[in-house]
Amino acid sequence: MCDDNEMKQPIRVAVTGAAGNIGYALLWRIASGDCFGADQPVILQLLEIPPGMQRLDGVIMELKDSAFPLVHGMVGTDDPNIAFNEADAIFLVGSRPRTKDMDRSDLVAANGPIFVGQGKAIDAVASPNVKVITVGNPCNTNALIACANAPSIPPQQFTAMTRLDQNRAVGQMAERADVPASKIHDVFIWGNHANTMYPDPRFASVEGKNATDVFDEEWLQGAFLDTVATRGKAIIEARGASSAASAASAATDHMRDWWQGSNGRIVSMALPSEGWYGVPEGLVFSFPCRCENGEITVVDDLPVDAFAQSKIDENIAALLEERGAVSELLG
Ligand code: NAX
Repeated sequence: MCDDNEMKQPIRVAVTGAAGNIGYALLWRIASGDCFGADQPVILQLLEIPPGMQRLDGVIMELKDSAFPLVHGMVGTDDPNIAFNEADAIFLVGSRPRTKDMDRSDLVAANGPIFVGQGKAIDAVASPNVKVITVGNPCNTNALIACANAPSIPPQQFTAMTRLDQNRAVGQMAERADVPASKIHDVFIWGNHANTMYPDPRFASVEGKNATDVFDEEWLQGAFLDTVATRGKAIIEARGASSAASAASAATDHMRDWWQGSNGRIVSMALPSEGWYGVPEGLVFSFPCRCENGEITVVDDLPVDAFAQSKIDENIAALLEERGAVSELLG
């Protein structure tokens, strides 16, 4: 840890839904330097809705009690214009989680409007260089809505999180090959953070060997794919609550790689398509990406086989349907 006079200028980091389950895990990772670096102080700007404000007060008390050297200020508010003011990085976590009685279209209808107001506030008050990650579901379409309502911010600064799905894929491969997760590289997610997603193993490696040589095709296109795609539901069934610590960890990984670079590794990020791989322009779609100097570059030249193409097509269709359902929210 650096002492104070070696430190950089603080950055402003906004987190919405800060008193929720993911917020409770995420804030401690940001505050400890896991995301923006051990020499990067942060000012935390935390947004809740009025019914969450008392819980947020408690979270802020606990953050103070953690005495993090990197936390140079904190504000808790129910006003997006305060939370996003001059923000350099924004985690859009707050939204209504899906309950057993809701299908995906209910979720889109319940959460879409939140991202209209938040997009407008980002447009009005955030740093023009802000980096936005959307975690709240349906995260691809929520990112699309926020982006469409923030016309002064370049679209590539709006992303949605598929890193949890990638990390789940890494976890499954590591367990099956009986190696630590650090030995698995370059497995990534195509498409939507929903059960249509495709965890692509074709360019992945396991201790330097091709994953497609280490694992049989039946497992890769069967149990592996199904386990990753339905893991969220399995966690809800086992824990009685949706993934929280693993989601916070994935959000930390996503923003860390964007901010500090992915060291040449392929990582999964959903971002507005510029037509890569035939994905219609503007759809927020998860692609293989690399990050360097604060920029995301889509790896746009990987070969696509018939199976991958069918999965990409399935995700395009699902995301076009979601986009159609929120067309009146797109400005
Ligand atoms: P919680 O219900 O624990 O917390 C959500 C918090 O958001 C609550 O405190 C609520 O008061 C607040 N909130 C609601 N509307 C808000 C608004 N308009 N502005 C600010 N705050 C608002 O849910 P949690 O478990 O933290 O999950 C948050 C979101 O992440 C959900 O939408 C969930 O579906 C989504 N997830 C996304 C994942 C991904 O991989 N992209 C995985 C995990 C998670 O399911």
